[in-house]
Amino acid sequence: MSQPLQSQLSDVLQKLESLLERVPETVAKEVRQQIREFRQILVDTRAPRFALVGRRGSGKSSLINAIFGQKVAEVGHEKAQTGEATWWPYSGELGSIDILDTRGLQEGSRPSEADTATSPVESILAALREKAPDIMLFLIKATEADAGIDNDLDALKTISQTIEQVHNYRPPVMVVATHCDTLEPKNVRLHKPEEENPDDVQEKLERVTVIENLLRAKFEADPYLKESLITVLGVSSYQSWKNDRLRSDERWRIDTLLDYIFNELPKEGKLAFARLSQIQTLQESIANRLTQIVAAICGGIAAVPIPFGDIVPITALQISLISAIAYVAGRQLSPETAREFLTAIGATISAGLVLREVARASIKFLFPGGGSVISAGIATSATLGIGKAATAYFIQNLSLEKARQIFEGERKKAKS
Ligand SMILES: Nc1nc2c(ncn2[C@@H]2O[C@H](COP(=O)(O)OP(=O)(O)O)[C@@H](O)[C@H]2O)c(=O)[nH]1
Ligand SMILES: [Mg+2]
Repeated sequence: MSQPLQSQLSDVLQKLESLLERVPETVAKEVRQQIREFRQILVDTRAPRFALVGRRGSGKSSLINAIFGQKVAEVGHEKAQTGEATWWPYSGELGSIDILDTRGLQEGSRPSEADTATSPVESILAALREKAPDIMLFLIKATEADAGIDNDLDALKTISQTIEQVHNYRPPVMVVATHCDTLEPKNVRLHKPEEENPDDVQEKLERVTVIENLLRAKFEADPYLKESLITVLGVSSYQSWKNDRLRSDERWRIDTLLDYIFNELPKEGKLAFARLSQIQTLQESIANRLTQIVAAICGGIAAVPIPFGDIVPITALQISLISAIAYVAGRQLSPETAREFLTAIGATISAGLVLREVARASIKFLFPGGGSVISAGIATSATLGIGKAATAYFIQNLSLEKARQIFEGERKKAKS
C-alpha cells in the first residue's frame, strides 16, 4: 500500500485507540476487535506468497502472467536452475506477489554450477524456512496428468512438511491442470464457447473433468495431501505477447482460480491480491468487508457518551474508507479528493450537518442513553452509505449520480 495512505490510516487508528481508553470496556472491546481487522487488511497489507510446484514447461511463468494479465515473467526459455532459489517478487502496475519456484526440488540434486555453494534443494528449503507461503500451487499439464507424478507429489509433500515443521502452518494446496486448451478437440476454444459448436465444447469440458477427477483421486489417495487440498481446477493460462504487449488472450477459468486463491489468503494478503487481480467481485468483497468494519467502528464511537469527541474520528474514518476502496480499485486518492467525493455524494459535513452533530452531541450529554442510540444508528447508516457509494463509483465504475443515489437510499432506509 502507498506510504501516505498507510500512515494516514495509522494516524486515524491511533487517535481512535486513545479515544477508546476513555470509554467503558464493554463498548471499547467490540470496537477494538473491528480495529484489529481493519489493521490486518489495510495497514499490515503485504504481497501474497505462493510456492509453485511444477515441472519445467508446466506453465508456472505463464500462470504468473495470467494472474496479472500482464507480462511480468519470462515464458518458455528457462535456464536449468542453478544455485540459489529464493523468494522472488513479481510486480505489475497494481502490485506484487512473492513467488518461490520449487522446481529444483523435483529435479533432484543435479549438479549445480561449480562455484555455487548451495544446491537448489538446499536453497529451496532455506527459502521455505525463511517465509511460509500462503498457498502452494501444484501445476501439471493436463496432457500429462495420467503420467507418473509420484515424484512430484513427493516433492510437494517434502515442501509442505518442511513448512509445517518450521512455521507450524500447513499451507493449502491448489492443484492446477494447465494447458486445458490443448485437449481434444484441439481447435475448440474454451474461452469463446459461444462461437463454437456446443457438442464440441461439451466434449472438451468432459475431458477436462476426467483429468480433474484423475488428479483429485491421486491426491486423495494420500491422507496428508488430501487434507491440504483446496480443489483441482483445469485452466488455460495461454496469452501471447509481442514486445511485452498482449497479442492474444486465451485465458480460461483463471478468474475461478483467483477466486479460490483469494478465499484462502490470510487477511494481510487479500487486499493486494484483489487489487492486482483486477477482478471486480474480489474487489467488491474487500470493499464490503471494509465498509462493514468502518460502519461498526463509527457506530461504536457514536454510541459512546463523549460529547463532541466523536465528530472528528468519524469523518476521518469515512475518508480513509473512501481512500481504501479507491485503492483496492487501483487508484490513489489524496485525502482532499476523498473528501471531495463525500461532498459530491452529499455526505459532506455541511454547515447544517455540523449543527446537527453538535445538537446530537448535546442530546447525548443530557440524556446519555437515548441520544447515543440515535447517533450510533446515524453514524452506522451514513458510513454504510458512504462505503456502498464508493464501491459503486470506484469499483463498479458507476456514475457519481448513481453513487449519490446509493448513499441517499441507505440514509432513507435507516430513517424509516
Ligand atoms: N496452450 C497453452 N500453452 C501454455 C499454457 N501455459 C503455458 N503454456 C506454454 O507452455 C510453455 C511453457 O510455459 P512456461 O510458463 O514457461 O512454463 P514454466 O517452465 O513452468 O515456467 C510456453 O510455451 C507457454 O506459452 C496453457 O495453459 N495453454
Ligand atoms: Mg518459468
